[in-house]
Amino acid sequence: SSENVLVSKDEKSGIATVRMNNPPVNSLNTALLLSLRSCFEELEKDKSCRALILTSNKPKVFCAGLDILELYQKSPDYVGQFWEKVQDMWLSLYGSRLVTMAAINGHSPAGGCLLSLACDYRIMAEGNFVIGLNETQLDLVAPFWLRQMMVDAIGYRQAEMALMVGALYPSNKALQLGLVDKLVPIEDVQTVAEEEVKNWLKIPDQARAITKMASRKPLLDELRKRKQEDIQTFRDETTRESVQLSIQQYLDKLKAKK
Ligand code: CO8
Repeated sequence: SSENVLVSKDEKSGIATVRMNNPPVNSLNTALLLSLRSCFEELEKDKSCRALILTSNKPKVFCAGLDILELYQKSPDYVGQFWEKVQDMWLSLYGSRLVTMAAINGHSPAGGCLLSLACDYRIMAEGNFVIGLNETQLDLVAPFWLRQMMVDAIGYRQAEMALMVGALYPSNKALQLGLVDKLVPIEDVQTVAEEEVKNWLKIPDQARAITKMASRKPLLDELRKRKQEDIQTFRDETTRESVQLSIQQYLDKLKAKK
């Protein structure tokens, strides 16, 4: 895989660590989405691979979500094609036969939270880091499959509230909600993820993978069936003038923070 994604695999255990490496904040642009997808698909095909740990090569930011510039002042066709890359990346991760562990070593808003939710288990760094689906703050609407993962993780009422107000939670609150499964000091995230994966690997792969698929197949099938409709919705919504204005204001706010 190319260098916006760094993969290292321990041959003995079959555990691959996938490090997002798209400075400064691992925003999901077209190139990173394509690399992640091809990396997930390669590991999926690799018979000796049993698990993947998804993390950031740059501690303090796991992933800043979709690259907002990919959504700003682009043609509807471009935005539609971009969205399909998000869908395909998600399908390959959420539908993976591997044990998938999110080692969230920093901030994880929006698309970062999407990546985390697509994994089987989430370990997050303690401290002043946030995670959540803040889409509505940008005047964006989380698609049904992202919403469903949130409902599945934290329950209907909490997900409904979180999504409406676009909440970003500090890691301790995220743990309380069940949005993440474990909190550890940032320097321990990777080692604890490896330990946790090893526990999961004590379970026979086949039964675990079939059970996982039984649980995830309905949502995977639903997106596969409604893919074009989902692309069209995203494309039409995102390119609306009022939404473009909101995105512009959000970008200005990000810059002004300095
Ligand atoms: N896209 C593009 N550029 C970004 C993004 C982003 N998502 N996030 C940050 N940047 C840029 C900043 O503007 C800044 O640029 P510059 O250096 O030119 O000023 C640079 O990256 C570094 O950012 P910060 O200085 O803010 O870095 P910090 O380490 O201080 O903070 C954070 C890191 C916390 C990640 C912070 O950058 C942040 O909050 N970013 C925005 C996160 C966000 O709201 N993302 C939402 C993206 S939309 C999305 O993912 C939707 C998911 C799917 C739903 C579908 C909807 C329909």
